[in-house]
Amino acid sequence: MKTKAFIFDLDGVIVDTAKYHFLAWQNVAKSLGINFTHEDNEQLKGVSRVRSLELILALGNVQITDEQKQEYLLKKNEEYLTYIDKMDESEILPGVMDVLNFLKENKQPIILGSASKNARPILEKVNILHYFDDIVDGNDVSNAKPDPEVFLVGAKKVNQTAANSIVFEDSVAGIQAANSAGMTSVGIGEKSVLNEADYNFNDFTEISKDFLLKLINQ
Ligand code: B16
Ligand code: MG
Repeated sequence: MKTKAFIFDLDGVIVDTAKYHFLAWQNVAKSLGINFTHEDNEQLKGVSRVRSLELILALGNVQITDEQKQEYLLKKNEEYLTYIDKMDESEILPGVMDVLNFLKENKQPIILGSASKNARPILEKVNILHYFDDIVDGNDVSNAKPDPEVFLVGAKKVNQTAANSIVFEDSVAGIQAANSAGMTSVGIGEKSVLNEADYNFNDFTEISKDFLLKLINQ
């Protein structure tokens, strides 16, 4: 059996924290008098916290000072953390545990590659932090997806080449990041949206052991 690096995005792949980001951003938007819908929230997936606020401000054509931006970022994160605090194992998305367990049984390195600065507390809350050989998150990188930095740093942490790395992602920016890193990209979600991925699945329940073995031994 060969060894590869299996890199997982967090939000939208392991857990659905997008709904909590939405609630917190919606309150920020409300205080700024900006209408912020579920559809608008799609644009924030995989995007950093600061960039998310900039996108919301642009949506409402609102300008604020840098000091005010810092206040809103803090307020958003404080509210988001209250939702995170209530999370448990039941929020792990369908099929994820089967894939993680199969990779562990086959001694494959598992890495987290997320834009979130809250990745560790979330993994702790849902009780799977110990599955990860390494974590690369929003605190570790300076270039956001679609820049490949987060995934390249992740592969390096377990001494794997990009060609030997596989990325599971739910965002277009994340798939682009994996592709430009020269990694195998697996899109989790709508195929029509993630059509640049090497492989597509609606969720992890569709991923078979044979497929994982193929990725390991390719
Ligand atoms: P935080 P991912 C991303 O996580 C989210 O998709 C995105 O909506 C969020 O703004 C970003 O993390 C930063 O999160 O505010 O917790 O630092 O998909 O890269 O795991
Ligand atoms: Mg994501």
